[in-house]
Amino acid sequence: MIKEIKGQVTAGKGNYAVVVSRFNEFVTAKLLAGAIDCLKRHGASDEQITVVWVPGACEITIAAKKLAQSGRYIAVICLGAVIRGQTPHYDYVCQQVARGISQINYDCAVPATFGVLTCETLEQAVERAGTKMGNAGADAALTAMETVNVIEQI
Ligand code: INI
Repeated sequence: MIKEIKGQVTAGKGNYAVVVSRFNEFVTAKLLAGAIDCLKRHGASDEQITVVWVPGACEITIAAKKLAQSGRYIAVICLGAVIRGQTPHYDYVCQQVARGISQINYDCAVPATFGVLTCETLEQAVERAGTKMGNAGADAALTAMETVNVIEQI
């Protein structure tokens, strides 16, 4: 018989850390609200949620890694908004944050989910922060809960 493992999307009993960057806070505050709302709708209490603000997307990794290594959290939800400007700076910021977060998933025993928007325009970012394309913060929270649940069963 085939054994199949599927994750439930419930918060469970552990603690969740949310790292959110202040750069483009107009957008990231909406991602944070979406993530918190999603965790709470799936059973998390305020006491299970810790929010850590960092200056920009490049600083998400260092905070997320420390949280992941602390042993106090079952998942780290990473939120940010990188929006293209006039220079290649955007590409370096995107690369750094994507690589950093994926490294945490390789190195640490807890999942770090990628709720970092990488957009060409502010309009695209707003669309993904609680308007017509959903809320990437809520998606990252859902993914965190499901991944925690899958890992617990393996
Ligand atoms: N940080 C962001 O979170 N989003 C951006 O769009 C962004 N841009 O485009 O510059 C950005 N830059 C700051 C960066 O994350 C660092 O905070 C900074 O380079 C200092 O390390």
